[in-house]
Amino acid sequence: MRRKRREPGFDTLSIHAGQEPEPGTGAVMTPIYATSTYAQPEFGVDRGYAYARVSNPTRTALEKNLAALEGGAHGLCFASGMAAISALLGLLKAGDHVVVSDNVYGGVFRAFEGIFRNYGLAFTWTDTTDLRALEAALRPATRLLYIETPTNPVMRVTDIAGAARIARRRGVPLAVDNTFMTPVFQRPLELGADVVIHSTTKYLNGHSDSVGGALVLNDPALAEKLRFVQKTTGAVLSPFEAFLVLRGTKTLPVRMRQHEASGRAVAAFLAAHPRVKRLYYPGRKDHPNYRVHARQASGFGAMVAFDLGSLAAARRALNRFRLFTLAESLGGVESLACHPASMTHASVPEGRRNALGITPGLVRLSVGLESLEDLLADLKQALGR
Ligand code: P1T
Repeated sequence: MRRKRREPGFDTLSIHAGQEPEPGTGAVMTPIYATSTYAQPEFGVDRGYAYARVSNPTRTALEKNLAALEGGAHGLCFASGMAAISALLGLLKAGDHVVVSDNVYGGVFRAFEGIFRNYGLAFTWTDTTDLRALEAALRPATRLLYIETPTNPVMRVTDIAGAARIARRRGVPLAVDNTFMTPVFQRPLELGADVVIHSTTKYLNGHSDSVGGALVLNDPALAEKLRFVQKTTGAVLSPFEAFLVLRGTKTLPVRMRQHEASGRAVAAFLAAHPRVKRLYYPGRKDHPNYRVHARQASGFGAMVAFDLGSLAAARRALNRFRLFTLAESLGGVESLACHPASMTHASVPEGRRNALGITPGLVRLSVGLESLEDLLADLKQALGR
């Protein structure tokens, strides 16, 4: 009797998926294939690689690794998260319509409104946490439903399976930016999404030393179209950067477990702090989408935002941090603090920012892997009594 082979666990995949010892030397770690081109053994024949904008073995290893982690068949890596998102929009044509979560990373708002609108695409920004509003926003010309969950920075949560059901019924592909949760905690493809988006700059790389992006999906026809955009427009991840992210994903599960333990503790500290007017963390039971998030994800992550009520209070806290570094970005081993209204979301108009909760008093933390006591002590001194 043939026994069914057991599927490897997630931690095993994170270390091994997409990677074999290099055939020539047995090098256990995937080399950085620093080459722009590949010798062809004879006219019209190649060994699977022809030109490095199209493919590179280091990048291929990472693309396979990320596909395995997200439970998808195809992975594509790009020079940044924004390059991945732009490639996705490269599938559309003038006259097409996109429904987008009203709160997304500010750079996405800037790209959609500042560049892609000029190409004749139309965008409807909707509170996708409300599935009825989401469905009402769809039009006959809608060709993409684009969500972030939880959102950057106010941590709104969209029901991925619910959105996927609506999208499928209406024949619209659903793309989910999974940067904040990573596949350790949330796997949108398994919930019915069509494309997963990552800024690998964040947790996947995990050490704040590279910029990159990825798309993961199952549908072979869609994957082929995206590969066409990738090789044609050419914003690909370099082999060196791919090596760094591969190095990062090996420790992704252990890092995420520790990030989240500290994230929860920081959120609990802030929830009890008298200076904090409002807290945004999906792992708190009073978060409006707590139940939806707990159903679709196995963790809450380490992104925490809180409102101190005024620009002066936010500025004071941000200037007083000693261990949290005042900087854009997130997902690295080191803790960062930022002011979304003037930094990551400065390109969103002020009225719109305030309506979303991205107020002058909002501070966003990326809780890193330092000793928790040190993080809490820094928060305590920065917020004051
Ligand atoms: O920075 P880049 O690798 O191009 O990724 C863009 C991006 C996409 N999606 C999400 C959810 C993001 O948070 C980002 C980038 N965000 C920051 C730089 C930030 O500080 O929020």
